[in-house]
Amino acid sequence: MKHLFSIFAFTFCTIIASAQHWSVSPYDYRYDMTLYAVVEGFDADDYANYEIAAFVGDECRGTLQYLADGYGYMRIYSNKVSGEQVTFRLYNRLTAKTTVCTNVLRFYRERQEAKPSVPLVLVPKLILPGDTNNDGVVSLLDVSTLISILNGSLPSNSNADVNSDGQVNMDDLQELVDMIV
Ligand SMILES: [Ca+2]
Ligand SMILES: [Ca+2]
Repeated sequence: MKHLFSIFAFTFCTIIASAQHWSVSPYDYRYDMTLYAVVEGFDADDYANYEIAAFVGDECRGTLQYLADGYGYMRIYSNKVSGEQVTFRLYNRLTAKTTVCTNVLRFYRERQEAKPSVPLVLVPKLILPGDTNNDGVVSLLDVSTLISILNGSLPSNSNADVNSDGQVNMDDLQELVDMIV
């Protein structure tokens, strides 16, 4: 039975490993830097369920390799010597949801950012349904932002799904208005 379980666990891990949500091709870039990072509030189980990656805009520029001691190591790639703005995202393999982190890093060729003993702490942005303008509070300002999202003049974000049904539509506007008044 134990043997059977091992085979199952191995197969499961192989399937997970082969289904990378984000990837980067190092050969497309001339420069790189390294980063040691932890995710705030994460333990080993969380790391197993999440992919963590660096982005410039919407382009993946590096993925975190978890190093079992509670932190991970990442190479971040760029074709510019310095200056590109790097952000971070978490992908939950179980729910297929993406969370953006609050951290912003400037790329600099060959720099080693943080170190194993003092890694950079990545802070996941908390989801606050209704806070469509991402200022940390739900207020009247969010109504006008949500109207702009609904008419297409602003991009949507995770807080715009006010009633958490997976869609952003007029029901969310109604829900938001009900929350405020
Ligand atoms: Ca707000
Ligand atoms: Ca909704």
